[in-house]
Amino acid sequence: MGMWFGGTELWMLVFGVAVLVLAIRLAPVLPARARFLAGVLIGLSALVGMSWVLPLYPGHTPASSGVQLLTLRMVDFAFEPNVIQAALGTPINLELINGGDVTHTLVIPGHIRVTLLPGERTIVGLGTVEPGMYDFFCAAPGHRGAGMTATLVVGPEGMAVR
Ligand SMILES: [Cu+2]
Repeated sequence: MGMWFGGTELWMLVFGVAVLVLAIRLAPVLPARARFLAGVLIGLSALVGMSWVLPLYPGHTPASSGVQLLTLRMVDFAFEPNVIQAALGTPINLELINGGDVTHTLVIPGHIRVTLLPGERTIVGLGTVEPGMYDFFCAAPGHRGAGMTATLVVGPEGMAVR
């Protein structure tokens, strides 16, 4: 799916509901082809809605040995800490704890997408990550804008923190 941005799903949801309402109201007068199109749009919207709840990138099972465990807390509305440092060459397991009162997600575009309910805790495996700085954010509507962003730094200790 590639890049995702906070708020996109909300607009898709609004769009989906609008199409659904329109389709129901117009169903008796619409030609079959238009009803089919409305059905497809509703289906796509439902998929996007589900992807907000379910992990979008499967297969990030935690590695079991020789790993570094990094802990990241989600609160309303921030990641703590907001810069996490990982060493090079060792698989990363990321422990996520939602210590807030609302549902939060962690999205590293192109890598992972995880949703945690309040009080939930999980460990996701990122595998061995190439050196670099990876910005991530919470995709729940409005959270990214409220400052729920952070950076994973993979590299030597003390490597560039902006
Ligand atoms: Cu959040």
